[in-house]
This record gives sequence, structure tokens and C-alpha cells, in this order.
Amino acid sequence: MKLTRRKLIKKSGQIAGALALSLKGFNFFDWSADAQEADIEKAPTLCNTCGSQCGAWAYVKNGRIWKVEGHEDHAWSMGKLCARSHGGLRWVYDPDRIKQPLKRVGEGEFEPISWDQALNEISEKLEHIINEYGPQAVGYGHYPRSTGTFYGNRFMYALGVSTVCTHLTSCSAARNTGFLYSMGGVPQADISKSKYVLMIGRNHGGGIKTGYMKKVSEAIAGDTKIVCVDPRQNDIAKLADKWVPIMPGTDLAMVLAISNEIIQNGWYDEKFVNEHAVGFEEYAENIKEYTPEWAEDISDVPADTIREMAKDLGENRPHALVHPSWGGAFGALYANSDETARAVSCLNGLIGNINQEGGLIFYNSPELGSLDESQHPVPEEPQTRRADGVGVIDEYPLAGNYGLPHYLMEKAKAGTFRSMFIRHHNPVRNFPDYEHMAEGFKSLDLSVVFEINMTETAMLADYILPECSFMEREEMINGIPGPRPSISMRTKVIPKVYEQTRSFDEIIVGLAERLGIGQYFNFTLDDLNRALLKPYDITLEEFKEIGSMTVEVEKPTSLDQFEFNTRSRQFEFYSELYEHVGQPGVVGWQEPEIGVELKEDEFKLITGKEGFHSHTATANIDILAQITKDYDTNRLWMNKATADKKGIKDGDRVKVISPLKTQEARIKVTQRVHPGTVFMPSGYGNKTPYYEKSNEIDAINTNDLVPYRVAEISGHAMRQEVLVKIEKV
Ligand SMILES: Nc1nc2c(c(=O)[nH]1)N[C@H]1C(S)=C(S)[C@@H](COP(=O)(O)OP(=O)(O)OC[C@H]3O[C@@H](n4cnc5c(=O)[nH]c(N)nc54)[C@H](O)[C@@H]3O)O[C@H]1N2
Ligand SMILES: Nc1nc2c(c(=O)[nH]1)N[C@H]1C(S)=C(S)[C@@H](COP(=O)(O)OP(=O)(O)OC[C@H]3O[C@@H](n4cnc5c(=O)[nH]c(N)nc54)[C@H](O)[C@@H]3O)O[C@H]1N2
Ligand code: SF4
Ligand SMILES: [Mo]
Repeated sequence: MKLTRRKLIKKSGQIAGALALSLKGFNFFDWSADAQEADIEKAPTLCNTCGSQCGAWAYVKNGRIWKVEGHEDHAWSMGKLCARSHGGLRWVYDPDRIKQPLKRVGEGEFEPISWDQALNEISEKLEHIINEYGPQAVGYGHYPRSTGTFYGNRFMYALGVSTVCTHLTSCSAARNTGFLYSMGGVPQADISKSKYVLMIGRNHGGGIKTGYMKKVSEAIAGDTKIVCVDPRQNDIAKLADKWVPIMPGTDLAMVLAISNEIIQNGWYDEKFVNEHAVGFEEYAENIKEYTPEWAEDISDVPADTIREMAKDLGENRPHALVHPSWGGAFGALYANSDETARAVSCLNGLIGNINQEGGLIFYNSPELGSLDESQHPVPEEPQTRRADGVGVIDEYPLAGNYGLPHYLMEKAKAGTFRSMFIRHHNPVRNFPDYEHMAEGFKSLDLSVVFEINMTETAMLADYILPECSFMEREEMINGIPGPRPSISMRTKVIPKVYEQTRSFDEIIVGLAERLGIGQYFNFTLDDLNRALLKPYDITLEEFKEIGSMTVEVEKPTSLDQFEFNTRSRQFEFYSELYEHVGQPGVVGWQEPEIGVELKEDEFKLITGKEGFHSHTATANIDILAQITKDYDTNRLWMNKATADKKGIKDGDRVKVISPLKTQEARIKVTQRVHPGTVFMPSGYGNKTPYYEKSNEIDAINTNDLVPYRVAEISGHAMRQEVLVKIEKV
């Protein structure tokens, strides 16, 4: 392949010693000398080891990727990458990668087929299902990123399919919903300029986005007071001013009491409340019963600590914030997570920190162009009833268009939902209740998985379509808002390692043509990227040389001019819409489904990310699995006092007994976890025989122990609604 656009770096190498040892005809020193003399090509790309897709520079030596470094002009990486990024390179050369289309011929048995056969058979079966049962029997689920969303949704819409889903129902659906219906969206936290930051179940050192971590580091080094509320002392809590352990699932009580305390003491921002908000009176009236003592009883957070948090937030407003979080605490964990998120949003409203320095900022997005619609017809988003009940009045009217894949599996078992296309996503392993997800997925008449690895979901699919890896394809340009906004694209760094793999856009176009909807794809990826790039004074060819660039974007609108993206265009302490669909108009206390009290010998089971793994995606990467082994992280955390009482020692094997299942784990005895809580790092406990490296790691996955549930408001998956018993083996 010609890589003319890449800057060549010549390295004059030295041979390490003159001795040349010959090994079965292979001369290491000759090879080493050649390798050191070889040109190094540098190409811009995007990391793909997690959804952040940080800008990176890939270095290619002897035709092989040698290393990656952070791209300085990318909004997230800002010159830095995390450990996972280096691990992700192993995917490219993994001999166990899916190398050609596979068709299921028995339980866990597949036969390789040609692309023509795969695309023909899939198209015929899909056409039959749509003709027989209508497009509402079909759905799409994916990890929501540019190319997957653009090509996947366009394909589905062209077929009349409205049920397009993402993984967010297992991630941040509750957070997104609570913030959407109060402040109109999820802003970014201006952490480094803040005087006081309250982080509730947010671990920037485990759930990494490099740009955010950079801001947190600046805050830690600066004058910001950081308080972390987490049932365990997470990676940031170790560096923060204070760690506040809490009983899992009770954050709502603490947040309501802080808010009430702020109102009672007159520490809230009256101007904001009067000029930018609706429903303050109803809200204040509804939460006035929630005292710090009441919250202490429920949450184990001392009343005095709650008073201190209220005072710190009030005194430092508007340069203070309660972090909008992500997947922890109020992402998709408990029955009350939707309301916890709304309460956190309202607490930020109380201190009037929106679009204020050191507060929560709605950044404007970089401008991007679009294809000329007169030349390239756009399929309408179908108005058909969604199979997952999103937007349906007697199902999940307030759930977002991220969809409910776990609920779809219930419909699949009932025979009312028949076909699912999955890309870059492993829902069978990542949603609670493996049996529920697996049985649902197996019940489908047609399941198609676009993957690079043989995942739990792929193992159950009718067809697996192999994508080429992230270093072997191009993708759509995307724009990232933030303090240093950028636009970026994935460029192709090396030729395909496995000839029979294809990029997602290429596969979708192949299917579209067979299904008679080719007119919606009458452009190339280059055409599309040229159109997106139109607002900028740069050609696509030039852009492919740099991959990412910082762009000018209008500064965040000042609060005086700011219009909230809500029905009233104001901040909504009270939501008419909630009341309309039978939910409380203002936020109040709600218990998690498993309650707040623990019986003798019961534990709350929680989970969370480690900085060196991404969900299940990296589980089988050897050098990342080695970190797990070296540091023995795949253990269940138990509080020392609790362990002593139960006669359990560090490293002991225990049975973890949930209403669904009993599994065995090894214990890590620590003082860094709440006494009524056990914590298991996420991403382990794979069920696919193809993940050899991962299967060497003895661990559980909480999703095996948590029953299938759907939350009332946003429909999220309630990933931590479970109580377990622990017995020494
Ligand atoms: N290394 C790495 N980085 C990632 C990812 C990854 O897989 N690996 N994934 C990315 C994605 S998709 C996401 S969503 C983010 C997630 O980023 P985070 O949401 O920060 O990550 P989590 O570890 O899921 O949860 C954060 C914390 O919530 C705590 N927690 C659990 N239950 C409760 C509770 O009831 N109350 C409170 N207060 N805290 C609780 C956990 O102990 C954990 O420390 O990370 C992103 N970055
Ligand atoms: N127990 C437990 N469960 C959790 C969580 C937890 O902390 N603990 N976290 C939850 C959260 S926050 C989230 S966001 C979800 C995440 O759930 P998922 O979105 O399912 O995340 P991954 O496991 O990272 O799955 C991504 C898949 O994409 C594949 N892949 C990688 N690169 C490519 C590519 O280039 N093309 C294609 N086609 N495929 C590719 C990987 O092999 C992997 O199987 O999980 C949730 N579930
Ligand atoms: S946070 Fe790490 S793994 Fe995720 S895209 Fe950035 S460098 Fe890659
Ligand atoms: Mo997530």
C-alpha cells in the first residue's frame, strides 16, 4: 500500500552486538538490524478500545503497527492515550479474530461461507420477516458511534424499521433521562476551574476518558475540593479530599437532604430560580421533609457530612458542581436511578451553575456539513410503533431513542419480535441475567452480528459478519464539543490483515443493494466525508494527513441568553410531562427495588470499571489480561471488619449466592469498601470458549447474578438490583 500522505521518519539503528546467532535459518540480528533501519510511517487515526475514540498517531514499521501515541489536536486525547489503547493493538493481529463470514449450523457450531452467500441469505430472510410480520419485528443494536449510527440507522429506516437501539440502557439511560427532563441534556463538568466538586459514583481513574482525566488531574493539583461518594474507595477517591462511603442505591436520599438543606438555609441561587426555572415552589415543598438525619438513617452518610456538602456547594456557587456522572450510581443501576439523576440535576439548578465557570457547561458542537439531499435521498425516520415500547404511552413513553434491548429479548421469547442486527456490542454478556438475554437472542428467527471477536452474542447468532479492524478501515468524520473542540476521523493505517473482512459501511451497502434500498446509499464514504468537511477550508486529502484538528466553535451561551432544551425552555424543577405520563411532577424519595435495609448476612453486590479493561471488549487481550493476573484484581472486595466476623481471609474462596445463581469467587479483604457491600470489577466471567486468555482468569460477572428488570421511567436495565449471601467454601 502506498502511504504517501504519511510523514516518514528515518531511524538509523545500531546493531546490538556483532554476534549473529542463527535459529532454524532465522537470523535475529539481521532481522533486528533491518527492523531498526526500516522507515517508520506515522498515520493519524482513532483509538477504538473504548467508545471515547481518542485521536491517535499510529507508527508503522516493517508494515506492522509498532506503537500508538495520543493526538495533540483531539478533544479527548489532547496528546494522551490510556493503557487500553496499546492493548487494543493486539486485536489487529489476533489469530482468533473472525476472518470470514460464518453461518451457524448447530449449537456453537459455525461454517465459513462466502460474502455473497451471507449477504444473499440474510437479505432473503430479512425480506421474508418484514413481509410476514412487518418492520416492527426487526431491530438494530449497537455501540453508538458515527459510522455505526449513520449507516446502521439509515439502513433500518429505509426498511421501515424504527427500533434502533444502543448500549445506553445498560449504561447511562437514567442519567440521560433525569437530566434531559430537567435541564434539557447532559452538560460537561468544568472540573479544573471548580472550587468544589461532588462526585457521586464517578470514577475518572477507572471509567476513563483521557480528556476528562486530564481535567481531574488539574483539579487535584489545584485548589478544587473534591469529595467522592462511593460505596468503595475508588481510584479518584484515593486522591480526593474526602471519601464518603454510602449504602448502595441510597444516593437519592443524600441528594434530597443536601438540596433541602441548601433551600432551608437560603444558600440557593434565587436569581437563577426566579429567572431561569419553573416549579421551584412545588419542588421545595416536596423535599422539605428530607432532613440530613433522615438521609443518614437510609444512606449511612453522616448528617454532619450532608450539612457540610450543602454548605460547600452553597458557599462556592456558582463555581461548584455535582458531577453528572456516567454509568455509576445513577446511570442504569437501580429502580430509583432515574429519580436520583433528576435530583442531582435539580441540585445543580439550585446552585445556578449552568454555563458558569467551574460549573456545568453546555458546549456548542463543531459545525459539520451534510450530503446534498436532492442528490442523496434520506429515508424518513419511520413512525411505526417501536417494538421496545419506547415512546409508547402504555409502555415506556419517556425512554429515549437509545432503545431497550433487554426488553426486546422478552418480546423475542414471546414470539412478537423476530430479528436483531447487532454491531460492535455484546448485549448478551453486558445486560443483567445472562439466561434471559441468551434465550431471547436464541429465539430470534434471524440474528446477525457484526464483530471482530467471537463474543457471547456472536456465539448465539445465525450469521457473524467479520469487520476489518479499526486500523484497516476509514470512518465518518465526527465533531466533539468541549473546552478544546475538534473534528476527527479514522484513517486507514495498514492494509487488511485478513482479506475476507470488510468495513461496516461496505457490508451495509451490500445488503442495501440486495434489498432494493440501494438509492439511499448512492455515495461513497469519501463523498460523505467531503460533505461533512464542507464548512472547513481543508480538502479531505489534506484532512486525512492530520486526522484530527482543533476547530473554532461559538463559546458557550451565557446564562442570561441561554435557553434550556426543555418543553418550557426553562430549567424544570417541576415536569408537566412526567405528570402527564403518571410520574411525579417533582422529585421525591423512592426506594431501590431491593430496599435499603440489609438482613443478617445479606450484601449489596456492586461492580465498576478498572482502568485497564473496557467492558468485555478487552477481556481476551493478552497484555491487559496480564495486568489483571499480575495485580490479582479479579477478586470480590469485602470489608475487613465484615470478613473478620465471617472468618474469611484474603484470597479465600466464597460462594456468592443470588436469587438467580450461586457462583464462586475469591475475596479481597480491604477497608476500602462499605461493610454491607461487596464489589466485583467488571468485564470478567466470559462465557465464550474463544476467549482463552480471559478464561484463564477465575472471576464472576455480576450480570450472571442480577435478575432481568426494566426500570419504570427510562426503561434501563437496573444492573445492581440484587442482594447476595456470601459463604466461605
Ligand atoms: N477503563 C475503562 N474506562 C471506561 C470504560 C471501561 O469499560 N473501562 N467504559 C466507558 C463507559 S461506557 C462508561 S459508562 C464510563 C463509566 O465511568 P464511571 O461511571 O465512572 O464508572 P463505573 O466504574 O461504572 O462506576 C463508577 C463508580 O460507581 C460506584 N458505584 C456503584 N454503585 C454505586 C452506588 O450505589 N452509589 C454510588 N455513589 N456509587 C456507586 C462504583 O464503585 C464505581 O467506583 O467509563 C468509560 N471509560
Ligand atoms: N457487569 C457489568 N456489566 C456492565 C457494566 C459493568 O460495569 N459491569 N457496564 C455497562 C456499561 S457502562 C456499558 S456502556 C455496557 C457496554 O456494553 P457493550 O457495548 O456490549 O460493550 P463491550 O463489551 O465493550 O462490547 C463491544 C464489542 O465490540 C466489539 N468490537 C471492538 N471493535 C470492533 C469493531 O471495530 N467493529 C465491530 N463490529 N466490533 C468491534 C468487541 O469485540 C466487543 O464485543 O456494559 C454494561 N454492562
Ligand atoms: S480512553 Fe483509552 S481506550 Fe478509550 S479511546 Fe481513549 S485511549 Fe482509547
Ligand atoms: Mo457505559
